[in-house]
Amino acid sequence: LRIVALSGGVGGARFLRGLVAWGATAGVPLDVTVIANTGDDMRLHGLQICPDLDTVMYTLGGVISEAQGWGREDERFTVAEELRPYGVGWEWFTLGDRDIATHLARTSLLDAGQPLSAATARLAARWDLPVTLLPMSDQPVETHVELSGGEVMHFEEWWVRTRAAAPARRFVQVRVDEAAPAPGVLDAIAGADLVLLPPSNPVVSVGTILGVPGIADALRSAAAPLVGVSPIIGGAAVRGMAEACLATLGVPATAAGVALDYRSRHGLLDGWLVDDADAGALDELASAGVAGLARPLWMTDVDTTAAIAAAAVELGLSL
Ligand code: GDP
Ligand code: FO1
Ligand code: CA
Repeated sequence: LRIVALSGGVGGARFLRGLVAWGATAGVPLDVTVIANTGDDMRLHGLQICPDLDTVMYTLGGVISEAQGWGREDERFTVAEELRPYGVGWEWFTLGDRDIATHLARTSLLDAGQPLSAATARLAARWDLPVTLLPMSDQPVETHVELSGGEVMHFEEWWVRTRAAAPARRFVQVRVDEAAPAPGVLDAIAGADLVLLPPSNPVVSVGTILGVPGIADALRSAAAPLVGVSPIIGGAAVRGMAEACLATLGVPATAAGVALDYRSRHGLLDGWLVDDADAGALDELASAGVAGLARPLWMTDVDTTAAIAAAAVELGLSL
């Protein structure tokens, strides 16, 4: 079964781990291509950092910090402790020693002239991932946030330093117009049996991927059904502060609100999983032409997440 998934960091990675686990236990051979958001990327201390690519890589490689959801397990912070007294860079953005090795390797490959997609494949090879991991684009795209007062900052600064508390007016995907889908992205979409939207942030993770010229068009003309999993349960983002992102677009932070936005803004979405708590949204989804299904959507462990992934696949294949 050829599956394409558009992923951000923690929400996407956890869902993908469940999807892979489901394939293994159900005995369904899966050929999964992950198209990851790179709008959160940045240069810091001369290093190219790709938070969402790394979160997917570490999660599926079995070395993620479960407590944080990002970064390496069994991590040390010698470099961060030595950097802090200099007061240079982003002291609120913690890079662990093991994680820094990933950024060093990636930056060396990029500086030697390799595109990000090739560097990503090279790093991923170490972890023997059960999926093909692609960046959305080889061209750098950076999500910036324009605050209500007009100040502009990198998305990660807004998210991590202000905890998304600084009132945001809008997000700008810098240089997204000059970006093209990375090698393999359009072919994977065209050849997919099913496209999945994990419960990733609809604005700054999935929305950024869909903003790369050519990707949303390819999804609209693909033969495969497109099924998403709601990142909103009972009117709130499950972990994190996604409501603040939805608010900039005037999208209600509800399961139906996000689904209807995928339909109206991007012309996408055939099926949508909502949590049991949001079963009341199914009628509204049906009248908008979206096949809905209510299931428990808390990704509390790999087994419950595998059940969510199974429901998404079954819904997709029934369409
Ligand atoms: P990020 O890049 O680390 O922010 O990760 P993603 O964009 O992939 O996903 C973040 C989103 O995942 C959050 O906004 C939550 O709404 C969603 N999320 C996290 N945990 C869960 C969960 O257990 N169930 C569901 N349905 N959504 C979740
Ligand atoms: N998230 C944090 O909340 N604080 C951090 O210090 C932090 C460091 C960090 C380093 C590498 C990496 O790959 C991810 C990191 N994250 C950190 C996670 C992350 O970038 C964001 O939470 C998400 O991208 C938000 O979409
Ligand atoms: Ca992210």
